Amino acid sequence: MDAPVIDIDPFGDEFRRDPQPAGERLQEAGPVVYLESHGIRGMARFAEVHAVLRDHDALNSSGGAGLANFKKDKPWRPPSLLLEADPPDHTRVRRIVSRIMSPRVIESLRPEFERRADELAARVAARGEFDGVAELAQAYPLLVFPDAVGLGPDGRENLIRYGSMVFNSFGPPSELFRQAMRDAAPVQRWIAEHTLRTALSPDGPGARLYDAADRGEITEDEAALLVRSLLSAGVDTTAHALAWALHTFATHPAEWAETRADPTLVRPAFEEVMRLASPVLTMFRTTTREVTVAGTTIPADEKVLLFIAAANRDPREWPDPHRFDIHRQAAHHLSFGTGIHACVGAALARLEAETLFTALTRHVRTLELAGPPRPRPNNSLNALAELPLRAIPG
Ligand code: 4MI
Repeated sequence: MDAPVIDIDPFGDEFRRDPQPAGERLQEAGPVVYLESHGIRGMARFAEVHAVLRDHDALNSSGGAGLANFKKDKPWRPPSLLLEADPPDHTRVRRIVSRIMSPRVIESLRPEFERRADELAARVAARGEFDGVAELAQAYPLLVFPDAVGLGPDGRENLIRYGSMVFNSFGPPSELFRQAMRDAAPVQRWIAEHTLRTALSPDGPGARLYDAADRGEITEDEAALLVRSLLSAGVDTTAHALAWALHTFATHPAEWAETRADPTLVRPAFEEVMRLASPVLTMFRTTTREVTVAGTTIPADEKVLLFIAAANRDPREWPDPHRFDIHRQAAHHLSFGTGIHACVGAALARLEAETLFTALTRHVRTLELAGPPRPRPNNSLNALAELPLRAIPG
């Protein structure tokens, strides 16, 4: 073993409660470490995580983005055509989804998002005390995202249940995963039904994917699986990003005051929140051959755990890495990944954040914690279950 052996369990309670000290220990130990808890390699320094995400030939995705190695263990659902696929298959479908989710297409949603965000922000600010998770961070994506994809109004709670299944599945088959999978069948059935052509409005990305099927660019089944990707990745991730943004502003009143005074700061401040509080803590790649990273050789067919959130706070890349600095150049954080698998919904997530927090600058004078935030244990997400907030309107 050329890598230092570390006893941190990246799916254990201690890591979940506070991933930061573990991140520092991993970085100090070396560019590549061996995590004996699961018999896997890991990386937590920015340079190596960035490089591995871009080296999709040597470290691929069809082995799965979680701990399970799809070459050996049967996946819990048919693999994603995006997240869990490699070129050239990935390239072919990614091109289609990228076009359908392009920044220009997403930008056309802005007026509607602004209207919804303003209504929601006004209503919540008038209430004074509220749960930032249920009433803003989760409520807003659930309000705008299903419409943006072309889903009807009913059954949106299934998206939250399904997100919990997807993101817990990236870890070991632990009690957390078993809990998430309890009564999974009706949720999976709802998701499957809502990836079908008949469930999607004719003007959204869902219908555009079926247009591609009609042109013969993808099959009908592939269109359904690509809609499933949108439903898998589109709600929980943004909900937790918005929750951490609320938490960060509530605990940094000077930065909130500055952002209120100049709402053009909302966008850079959100990137800095994403850097500091990546909703996705960890993701895997699988080596396709023996590969040497920063002098450490990793055999073929090994899972490699990328500590995304830790890399975003690596002092080798970020001066004073734990400080919330809204003037920092933060946009090259790894919370949306990088390379060919970089988040295809990033423009949508950014639009949600920009519209919601711009609306809040108009309706909320001060924001503070009204009680301790309650974490929601998850195998790969940095998730909040509850965020008690107090807002003074104005
Ligand atoms: C890492 S977030 C995520 C991305 C894609 C999918 C799920 C989760 C998917 O199902 O394609």
